[in-house]
Amino acid sequence: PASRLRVLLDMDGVIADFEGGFLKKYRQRYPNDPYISLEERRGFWVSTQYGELRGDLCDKAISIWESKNFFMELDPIPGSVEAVKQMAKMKNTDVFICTSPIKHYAHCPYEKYAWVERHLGPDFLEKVILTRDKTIVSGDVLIDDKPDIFGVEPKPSWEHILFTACHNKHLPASTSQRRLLSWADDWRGILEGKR
Ligand code: DGP
Repeated sequence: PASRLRVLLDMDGVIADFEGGFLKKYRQRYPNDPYISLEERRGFWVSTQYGELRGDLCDKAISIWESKNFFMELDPIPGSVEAVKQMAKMKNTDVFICTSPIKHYAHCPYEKYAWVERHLGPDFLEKVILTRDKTIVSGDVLIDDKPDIFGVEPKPSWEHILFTACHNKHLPASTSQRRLLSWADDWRGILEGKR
């Protein structure tokens, strides 16, 4: 029997534009405070870089993604919705969305489901995995923009494909980590290579 390929897709930074949504709402809410352009972003944690810019900006950054409607109103990453829908229709392919909600749970988990329903359709609600530890989820590939993904499982079953984002594009080319540069890049080739 042909074995199926299981693809895990991160949400923020891969399917939904967390960085762009953050910067837009941060500048609207704090127009008189300094900000970090997407070109200047370094490091995965937005609040860390804002805190280094000025101490009080760490909490101001956090206030943005803890606000109601932040996750709901994120734009899709260009090409993501079409790619995910096409991937899910491929033969012998199971696609899951594997995303870590923030610990301020008032809005984020609900809004992530609502986003998936709105942009990918109600059938995709079956495919949502909310976890703070992606290493315990099994799959063949995990497409994620976070460079370092660790958890209780020292040997995750998936190969991590680093999705290029503003905060990771300057990292030196790693021999162990392959990249997907964008949804215009050859994601089909990566998947076919894993079968
Ligand atoms: P994931 O992309 O699934 O690994 O989830 C990471 C989440 O954390 C995502 O919603 C983006 C968010 N995030 C980005 N920067 C920070 C930060 O500085 N602090 C916190 N708490 N969350 C952040």
